Amino acid sequence: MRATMPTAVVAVLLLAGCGGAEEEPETTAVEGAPTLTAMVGTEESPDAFEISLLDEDGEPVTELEAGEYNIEVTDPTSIHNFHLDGGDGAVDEKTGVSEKGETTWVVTFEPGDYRYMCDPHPSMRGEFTVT
Ligand SMILES: [Cu+2]
Repeated sequence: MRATMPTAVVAVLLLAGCGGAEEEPETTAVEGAPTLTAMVGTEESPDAFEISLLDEDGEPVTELEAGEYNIEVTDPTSIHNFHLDGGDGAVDEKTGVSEKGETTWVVTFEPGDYRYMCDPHPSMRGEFTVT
């Protein structure tokens, strides 16, 4: 154990150095901020042409108060993505179309109009207002 310690430290430093080149997605939720749930596709049918953004009561988001929010994003499909933007550029986040996975975005909504959509299928979309 003792002998391997310096090797481990060097490895960590090397990893940390390399990490700068690649931007890591934000995955640390902010405590105390409301959490919204974003999903493209459905759990039963990942490729379904459905997109949703739900509040903490499970209701579709139509109006929000400005401020900081955690957004838990589920993108289980390689044909859709989840793209959230608005507020004159205050927020612009998206998942990759071909990538699947879950992530958490921490966003600060300024007052304005926002939309969420699937980029390859623009008819999959929703809108809400931040006041
Ligand atoms: Cu799509």
